[in-house]
Amino acid sequence: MSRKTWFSIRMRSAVSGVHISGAEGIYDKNVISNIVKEYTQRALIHDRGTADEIRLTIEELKEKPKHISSLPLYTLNTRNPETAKKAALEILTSVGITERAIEEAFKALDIGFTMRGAMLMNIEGVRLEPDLLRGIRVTRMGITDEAAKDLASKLGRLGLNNNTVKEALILASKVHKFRMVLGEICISDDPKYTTGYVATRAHGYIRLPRIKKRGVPYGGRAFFITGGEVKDLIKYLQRTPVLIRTVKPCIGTLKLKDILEHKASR
Ligand code: WAQ
Ligand code: MG
Repeated sequence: MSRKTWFSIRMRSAVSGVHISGAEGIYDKNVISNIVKEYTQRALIHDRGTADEIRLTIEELKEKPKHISSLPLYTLNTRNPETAKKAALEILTSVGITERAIEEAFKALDIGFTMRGAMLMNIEGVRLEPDLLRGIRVTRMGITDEAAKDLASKLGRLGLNNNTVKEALILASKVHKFRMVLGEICISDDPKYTTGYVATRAHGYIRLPRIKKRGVPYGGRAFFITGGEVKDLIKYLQRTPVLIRTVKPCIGTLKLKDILEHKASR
């Protein structure tokens, strides 16, 4: 059997130097030109404007992608930023992250400056990423065709089959595979996209509607981490290719109590 070669394809687009959209995946050589077309079109028709600069990176992976499963997905019926924040606090403190760290993360997510990557915070809220303005960018993740179909159908039943949810779930599934990561909070930087999420290995990917008010043009991500080599974690997040091959259940609206009582078995 010949060894398959995989390619990482990444796109970033901007208008007048300001980032507007991005996309990435891990693909078979045969589909590169289709994906390039798809990503280019996405950049050109983005609702935040038509890109005047599109950067594409197409790179053969020297390392065989690691196969993983996605985190199970749930949605809470949070009604406003306050209840969303309270849910995030309860979920994240239940895996050992301190309230102080979570408060620090929310504060940093609310100062009105959007980092390109994620913050790394220890469970006490101390920032550990080497570049505090840029953060850590997670890259080199994707999903197999078969799993993508399964995910599209599972999300479709919930009316959630869109790139925003799919890409966030794929990213979080890669991140939480690494044992040092205990939890994550994410708020979109899209002013019209008000649903965020928290994730832990134990609970899964939990969507938090209305975590921010409409019109807020900034957002961000924080990964809460525990003991281990930060260098190894950063290398994994940035460089290790990971492909989702199995899709865990995607469930409609649940109550916080159900999430806290029934931790996902992974
Ligand atoms: N690696 C690390 N951090 C990133 C990355 C990345 N690859 N991409 C974005 N970020 C950071 C950056 O600070 C962004 O401002 C912030 O995360 C949010 O990114 O299920 O769209 O791409 O409905 O705006 C959540 C979906 C959507 C919830 C999240 O994030 C749902 C989203 P965005
Ligand atoms: Mg965005």
